[in-house]
Amino acid sequence: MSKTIIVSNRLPISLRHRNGKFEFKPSAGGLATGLGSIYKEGENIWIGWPGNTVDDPEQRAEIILELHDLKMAPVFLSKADVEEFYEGFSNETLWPAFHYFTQYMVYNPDHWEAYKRVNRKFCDAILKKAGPEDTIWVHDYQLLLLPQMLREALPNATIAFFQHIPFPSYEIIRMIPWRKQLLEGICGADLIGFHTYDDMRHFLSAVGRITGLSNESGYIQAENRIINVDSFPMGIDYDKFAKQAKSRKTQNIVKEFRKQVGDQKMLLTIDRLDYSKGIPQRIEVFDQLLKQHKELHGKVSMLMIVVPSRDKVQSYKELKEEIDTLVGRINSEYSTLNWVPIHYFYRSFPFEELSAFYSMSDIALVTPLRDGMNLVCKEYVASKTDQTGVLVLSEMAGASKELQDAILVNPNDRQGVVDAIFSALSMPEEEQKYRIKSMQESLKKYDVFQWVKVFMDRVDHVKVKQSELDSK
Ligand code: GDG
Repeated sequence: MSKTIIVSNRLPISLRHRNGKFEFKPSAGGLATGLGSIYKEGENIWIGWPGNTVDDPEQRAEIILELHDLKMAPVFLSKADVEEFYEGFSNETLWPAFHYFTQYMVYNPDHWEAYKRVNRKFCDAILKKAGPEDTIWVHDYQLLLLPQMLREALPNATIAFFQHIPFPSYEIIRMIPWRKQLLEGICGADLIGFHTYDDMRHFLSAVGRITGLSNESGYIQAENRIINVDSFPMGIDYDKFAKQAKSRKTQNIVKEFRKQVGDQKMLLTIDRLDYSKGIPQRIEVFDQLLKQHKELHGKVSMLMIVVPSRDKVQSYKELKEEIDTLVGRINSEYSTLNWVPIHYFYRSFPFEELSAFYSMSDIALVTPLRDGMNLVCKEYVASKTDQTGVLVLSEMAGASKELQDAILVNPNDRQGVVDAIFSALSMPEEEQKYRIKSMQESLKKYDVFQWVKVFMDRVDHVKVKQSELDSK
């Protein structure tokens, strides 16, 4: 019987070192939940890095055993792998390139060597588990070379790839010295998925111009193989967010939080620390709003959660300092004894509290400069169980293609965002309800389980098409 193997850079758990022992903390992320329906079944398995370096062979053996019971297998990365492959090539070359931040791109041949080496490590780990007819679903930009490595070793396997971040225009891709190898690496897959139609189009155009492979309606004809490329916008676990928002636990937290902030309007922003999320730009927008609308002083606060991320990379350290300075400047300028304009948290919160923040906020301000999808805006909408609330959403987030009932903004148009917040603050309840309801309907229908199903059905479809061609 053939099985399905999920592969991602990180396993859906974190490995923590505590009192000389290792502990596993399961990840409650959307991807882990969505893919749970796959890797927990039968002989299926999830392969990836557990998120910590482990050098001791005895400890490695112990971890392998424990993960085996959780239907996972680890790929162990060395300190140098983490620095050069993960922090280096993945986060200092591909991440900025794919988010159009070309000024942050690093072109380091040692990082490229490490990227190849670690993709090979993943390939070797998979080959220890995979049979010739298995289905292997590879996730994201850290593993772009893996589909082709797997194809060479297992020509009959079914290989799928999904990219969670944007795919930029050919003009950006051509800047990367190793562009051809990267594109050929992805093209080892039978099915290649992106969040949006634009990402898919950019990919097909780059493949055509750089590798010479042309396509017809999303089907690339490679030597002896067809490759299907399409968009599959990822959903969330809608019911989980809706249920949590209604729960007594979350509603008690909302009451407690509301007691502390009173009846002022709350603007919510939640992001991982990342320059692609446009955090300083958003704080400046809020500053401009307060400058232009003095009547809002004391009546509106921003609740800003920044989740620590990649804090060893220089540009992220600088970003953190920039945010700290901006928040300090604005709070020191406007605060009164009973009003703080920006409530700033540099940490992550337990799920019930996250849900309470979504539930209590009048407006969610989701204004990335570039985002593959952005799940925060979808989670906000799902959590508005009384259907009041307004979503102000950047056109540069993949989610904007689906959430057309949000107030859509260009995050670079500062005055435009100020005006959007102002009109959100005065939006009649009836209109809020109409917009939230319409977005909820589509998010409920296309949730993360549906996303997995549609993607896997397409994998089967491409394989059938391939075998029809083979038998001709
Ligand atoms: C990448 C792409 C794409 C945040 N704060 C807390 C918390 N979170 C959770 C949210 C949400 C997740 O983190 C963030 O997801 P996003 O999609 O918004 O952003 P990235 O991390 O950049 O994800 C992105 C995604 O992959 C999926 O394909 O949408 O474009 O960049 O789920 O809920 N969770 C908890 N406490 C917090 O304080 N528990």
